[in-house]
Amino acid sequence: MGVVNITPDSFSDGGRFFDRQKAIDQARRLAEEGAHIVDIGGESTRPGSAPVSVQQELDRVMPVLEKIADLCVSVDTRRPDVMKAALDAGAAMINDIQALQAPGALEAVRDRNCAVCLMHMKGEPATMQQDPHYDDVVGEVKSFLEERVAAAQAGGVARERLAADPGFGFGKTAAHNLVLLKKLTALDVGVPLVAGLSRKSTIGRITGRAADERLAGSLAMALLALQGGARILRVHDVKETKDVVAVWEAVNT
Ligand code: 7PJ
Repeated sequence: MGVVNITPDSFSDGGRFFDRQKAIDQARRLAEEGAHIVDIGGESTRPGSAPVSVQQELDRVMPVLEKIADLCVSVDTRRPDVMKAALDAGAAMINDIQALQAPGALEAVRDRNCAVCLMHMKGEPATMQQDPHYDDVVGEVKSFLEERVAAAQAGGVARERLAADPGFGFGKTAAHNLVLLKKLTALDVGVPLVAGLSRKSTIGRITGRAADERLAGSLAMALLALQGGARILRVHDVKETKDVVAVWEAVNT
């Protein structure tokens, strides 16, 4: 899954793709590099970021989506109105950092044929990195994902449409992220696991590198996630990550 942020303040690509045409070009480039899914988002969920309005989110996402709807596009949103518009315009997947907990979100995806990624987040983006605490981070994230998979199924979204994501960096310290990565196999909840570690601050913590210098760290994280059972890697650097996947597959066939 290749990432295209259509936000002015995304920390990892410095808002480079806020320009509409640049976002479209980047989406096409990632698909050409071998991304199976292109994930586009108009709400920055960077720690401490301010929420955007539904209209702002639509204004960012829809013009880009309309130009790339021939690709397998995932839309990163927690807003039911954005989900509906995106699905009408041909999105194949909804990537919800709130795991369909917003009122109306389940209903927005239920009768569509889309895939849905259910992600764990503790708290809200604005405040989630202020001293997050868990008694048992692996157990708590797993219970949440199990509960959301069950809720989605009970609400009419078939298991075959679901993926689950521990939400690295979403209300988690670097130590929490590393435990989750190390114990990733324990997070199997019966649906494909998504892992988003690309360029995240935990890599900065470990390597001391700025976001635009975290490629090697991101590739190491990608391999560890694959070894832990992740089946969808959400990444900025598709070409390089494809080589990691190829090496991992070669060893495992
Ligand atoms: C994730 C995401 C992630 C899923 C972001 C960033 C922050 N969606 N959206 N998983 N992260 N499913 O790209 O660094 O980890 S936004």
